[in-house]
Amino acid sequence: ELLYPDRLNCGTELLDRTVERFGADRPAFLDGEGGVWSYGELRERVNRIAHVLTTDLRVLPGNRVLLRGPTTPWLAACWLAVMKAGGVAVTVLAQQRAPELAVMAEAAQCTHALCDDRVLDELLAARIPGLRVTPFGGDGPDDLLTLAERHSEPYEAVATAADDVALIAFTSGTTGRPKGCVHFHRDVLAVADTFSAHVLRPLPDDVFAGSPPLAFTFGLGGLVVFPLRAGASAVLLEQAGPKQLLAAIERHRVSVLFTAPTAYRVMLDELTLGTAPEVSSLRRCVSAGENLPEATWTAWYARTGLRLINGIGATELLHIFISAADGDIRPGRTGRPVPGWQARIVDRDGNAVPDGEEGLLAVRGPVGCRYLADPRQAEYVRNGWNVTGDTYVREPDGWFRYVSRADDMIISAGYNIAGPQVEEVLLDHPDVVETAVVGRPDELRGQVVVAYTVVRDGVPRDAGTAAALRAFVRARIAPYKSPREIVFLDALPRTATGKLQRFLLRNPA
Ligand code: 3SK
Repeated sequence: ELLYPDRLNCGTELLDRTVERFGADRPAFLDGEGGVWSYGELRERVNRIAHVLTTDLRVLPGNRVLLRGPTTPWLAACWLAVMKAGGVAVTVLAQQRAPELAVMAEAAQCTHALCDDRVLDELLAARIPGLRVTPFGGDGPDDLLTLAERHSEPYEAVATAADDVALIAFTSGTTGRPKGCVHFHRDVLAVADTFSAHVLRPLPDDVFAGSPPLAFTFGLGGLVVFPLRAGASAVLLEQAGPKQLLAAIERHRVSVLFTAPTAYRVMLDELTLGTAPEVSSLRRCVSAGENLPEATWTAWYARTGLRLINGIGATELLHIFISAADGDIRPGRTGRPVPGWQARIVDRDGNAVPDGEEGLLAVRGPVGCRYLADPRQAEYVRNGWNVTGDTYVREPDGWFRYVSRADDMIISAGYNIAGPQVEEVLLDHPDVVETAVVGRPDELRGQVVVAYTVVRDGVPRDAGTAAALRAFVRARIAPYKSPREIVFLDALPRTATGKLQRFLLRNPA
């Protein structure tokens, strides 16, 4: 069990305690351009920003502060400063547009915003009533960093309670309607002290990097909370596509990588080229955000000798709660509950489902779902269990196997067909880069299976390729699961955090 004192500030724990334990000279953040922030420099900058928040901007403990910008050390420093000042960080994506920003700022009742100067216009265009916006990274007299230069004295962090709210993270999930998830100071440390401590077991010499933005709790954990908790360093990249990730791995000798399954697939293509970057520094590669196809796991292992760490997490629960480590990893399985977490499979009424049978994944642990005033709370939290909306099987030896999102199950002519199973097969075909298999309404069969597919450059997108792919599926799984139709696309529709938007494919109109 995780025991934290009643008074706990996660900013102080992640920064000041780490400096006390490991010293101020170690690198904390690298900006990908050659800039290095030591822990001492990070602490000094965070304290200056915290002073500005408290003194100049009059942020009070509990005030909600919107944070917006590309992934940079300055954005991470603002987040830590909000923690130390007792504020509530509401980090939003740099790509989000004015109407989306207005919805989130209003829902979270933000009073202040710190915004990277380069993406300021869109936030100002949202004209959010009562929001005091301060840019950072520009050179104006009211820029946060100009104001920060005036404060050199140490900053005494607000003595928040362990269960004071630290952050509100928005999830649009894969359905498009944003929900704000409220998390406490202790929750931030709990994900480091469960998933990171037991599965990653990072060392102070580790160098973290990854693609998820800090507004996605997958990125906040993997690029700020976990490295700082361990006294390690993180490369914070503004552009973190597969190619930039590979270049950063080579340049900074990255050892812990966080990204999504699709990025691993694209990186594999790059790694087969003659000029492939050097990735031998990697020792932990985490895949989450979506289901990891077994074909991707196997190909990554064959190319790098590394066993991908698969994990399922949720914004509602802050980070990963089922996973596996080291030699215990099994391809095609997500893993077992991370120490500190419990998981079971239930039916729609919440009754336990026997091992080996499909049902809804329900979990509980040190972090729980708390939506900001949203009736969907009652759907997510049932009898004290968080029901994630994923269909899973618990195997008799306690391993959890992903089947589909509960709403990804296709019911065609009375058959239940899990879209991800058909995707797994298609992804084994050498011409397929990405695919999403969904059910399309059909008068006769209820639904029919349709595979939206991206093929490699040069492969004809015609009836011949479609017929070959359908035959490939029929030869490997029950023929009723084979797609009735294959639709070729340039790219699959994804959210800004990289999650597939299946609802757009189900209802293309
Ligand atoms: O939403 C997710 O898929 C996720 C995965 C890992 C960690 C955190 C999150 C939110």
